[in-house]
Amino acid sequence: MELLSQISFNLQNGFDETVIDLTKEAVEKRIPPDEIMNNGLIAGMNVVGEKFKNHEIFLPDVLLAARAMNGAMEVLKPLLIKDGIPIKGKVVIGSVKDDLHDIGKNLVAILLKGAGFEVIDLGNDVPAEQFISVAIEENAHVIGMSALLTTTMPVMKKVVDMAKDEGLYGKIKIMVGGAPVSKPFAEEIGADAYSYDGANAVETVESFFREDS
Ligand code: B1M
Repeated sequence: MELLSQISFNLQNGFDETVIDLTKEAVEKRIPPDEIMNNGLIAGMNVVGEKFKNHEIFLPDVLLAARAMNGAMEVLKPLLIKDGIPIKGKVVIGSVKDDLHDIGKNLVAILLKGAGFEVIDLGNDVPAEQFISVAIEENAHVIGMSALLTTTMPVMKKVVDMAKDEGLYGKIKIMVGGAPVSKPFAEEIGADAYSYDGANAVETVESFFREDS
């Protein structure tokens, strides 16, 4: 089996140590980290999501897959973040209140750091108030929110509304993302942008700075 398919297969089965070893092997074979991420790890996680939806696997299986994914992301992290890049701007990022999904958000944070942004990662289950207060304290340029559950998406609107109330609207850009989030939803709640993946999130944040200059 091809190496990236092996990574995907072992991730689906929650074999974290094998996934980590295969990821290291892929790095040694000079497969680009974004290819390992997209065609190995994320591809495997998508299958996990489908099987979970169809009740073919259960929550503990998903947790094992998530553990394998996080382990492999630690291997790839140093390759995605290069030292010595001048800081381009500050981004406060988190998964919204009641949402414990953080793999996608972590990936976006790693790629933003890799592109030269300072990232303040608030973790998961972040209340609307915290996004706003930290963004003000830290003089951030961008708030980035991730949601993986349809039930937690309304928190994003709460943050946009609070930003308006605090007079931040237009000063701090708000970007939203996550599997159930869409461009029409972002427009509906008044967010500045929607991003569909990590690379697109970097492009989006860079475009905010181009607009401002
Ligand atoms: Co859950 N889960 N989960 N889960 N889980 C989903 C999201 C689900 C779609 C599975 C399914 O039914 N097919 C479903 C949601 C249904 C819905 O609301 N539409 C679901 C459910 C129902 C649940 C629970 C309610 C299950 C239960 O308890 N019965 C529960 C809720 C817990 C909670 O949050 N309160 C739950 C729990 C969990 C685990 C804890 C076991 C685990 C999360 C572990 C962790 O994150 N540390 C988990 C996982 C792993 C998943 C799936 C399988 C994979 C998510 C993932 O990590 N994908 C997921 C199914 C799926 O999405 N295929 C599922 C890989 C990741 C790289 O992609 O996060 O989409 P993603 O991020 C992408 C883009 O979306 C984008 O860029 C990333 C890179 O490409 N992006 C951004 C994300 N955030 C962004 C922010 C940006 C920009 C782009 O700007 C700021």
